[in-house]
Amino acid sequence: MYWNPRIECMPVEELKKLQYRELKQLVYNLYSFNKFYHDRMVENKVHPDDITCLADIRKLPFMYKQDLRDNYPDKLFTVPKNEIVRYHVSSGTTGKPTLVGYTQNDLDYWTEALARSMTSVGIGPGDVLQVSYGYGLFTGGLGAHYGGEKVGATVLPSSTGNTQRQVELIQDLGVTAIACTPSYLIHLNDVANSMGVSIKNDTKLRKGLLGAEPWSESMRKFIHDEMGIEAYDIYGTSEQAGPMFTECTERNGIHVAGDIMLVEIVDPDSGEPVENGDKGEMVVTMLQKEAMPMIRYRIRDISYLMEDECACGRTSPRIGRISGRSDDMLIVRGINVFPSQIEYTLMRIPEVGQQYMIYVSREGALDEMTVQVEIRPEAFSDNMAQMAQLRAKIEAELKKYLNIYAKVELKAPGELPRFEGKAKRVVDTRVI
Ligand code: DLL
Repeated sequence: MYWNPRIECMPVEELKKLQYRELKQLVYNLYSFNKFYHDRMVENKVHPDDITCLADIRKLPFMYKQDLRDNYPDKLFTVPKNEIVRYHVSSGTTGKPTLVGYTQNDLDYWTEALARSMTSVGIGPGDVLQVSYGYGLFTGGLGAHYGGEKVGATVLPSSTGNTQRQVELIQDLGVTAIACTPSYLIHLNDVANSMGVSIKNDTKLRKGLLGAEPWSESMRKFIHDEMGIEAYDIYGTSEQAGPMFTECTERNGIHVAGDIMLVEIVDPDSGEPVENGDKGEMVVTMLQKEAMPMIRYRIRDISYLMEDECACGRTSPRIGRISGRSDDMLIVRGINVFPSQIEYTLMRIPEVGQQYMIYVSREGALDEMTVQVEIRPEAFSDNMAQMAQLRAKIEAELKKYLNIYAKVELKAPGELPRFEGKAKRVVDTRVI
């Protein structure tokens, strides 16, 4: 089943021509009407007329997350403010978030991408889709929600948390599909078991759209064998729009709608294209984005382009499972956390010294983060109540900036390891 067969099954050469037309238009518009992109192109001595074929995209400069931060909140917007109908915000590395704005057209093609994706895994009318991604500033909840409604499924916007209630709703409403992080699904299974409910035998839940964090084939097998759920990988980032692209029922790579996003794979160090099919860093160009265009954006996720045709008949390019990142971003319970963001928060607290360590582990199904913090000699004391108060204050500050709970352990001056050369402050013991 296709949602938009004309585009999804378009001959590859035709799709490339369409991408070229879209690219040409985008570059021309940005050069003509937006100062940031105009200046960037002038600095890099490239003019829209230099783009004469799709491969000429390589003449254009890269964009980085730092560009989004430097231009926060709205200097990268290319439409008047009153055309922006939605904002989403993701965490930033220095307490400064990344803001993404959307026009109505941006929301429409985002929803279109999800409608294609959901149809490709067989979610549609008759399904009850429980959306257990967070609703709010994070793109997961609202993104999946609009996609589900578009394909005619009945959407249950349960967001995260209150897991016992979610298990009850799965039973009471005959939920057939769920969209959530893989770790949340496993947590939900534990909670269901503790309530005496077997997801496999006592519910109709049979499909999962799992993403927002890395996961593996062994997790897919566990979810299938233990819960009776066919799990599909769903990928996206807030800079692109949010969750957008999934595997089809072949489960052999994530189909990327070529009319919406152009993917290049480059060597993370040199920025040069890798050989066909080799792994590298994804660089994306959003071909239809209006409010906040992205040209050759270094997304930092590591993947590869799959060259062979997919048996489902879609001709859209496919990427392999995301196997890591080329920067130090951690994803903890689906939330992006940069170690530098933790450092920034800690260093603004007067009692905190220079040394800290970050431990990330998986306790049962959920990620846990512990931050060990060395206290300045003048602030350190044997008074337990005073120290407990300080710990609570640091935990509250971290929660405020990271949007996630991190357990804090206070350490005496000199207690934490010192590093010769590059500090290694993050210990991530999660096995995916
Ligand atoms: O995580 C959007 C999303 C929501 C995707 C729901 C899928 C489902 P951000 O918060 O901006 O957006 O985080 C984007 O998460 O660069 C990847 O490193 C990681 N990520 C997202 N999906 C996957 C996936 C949303 N399927 C960052 N596999 C990305 C591995 C993923 N990593």
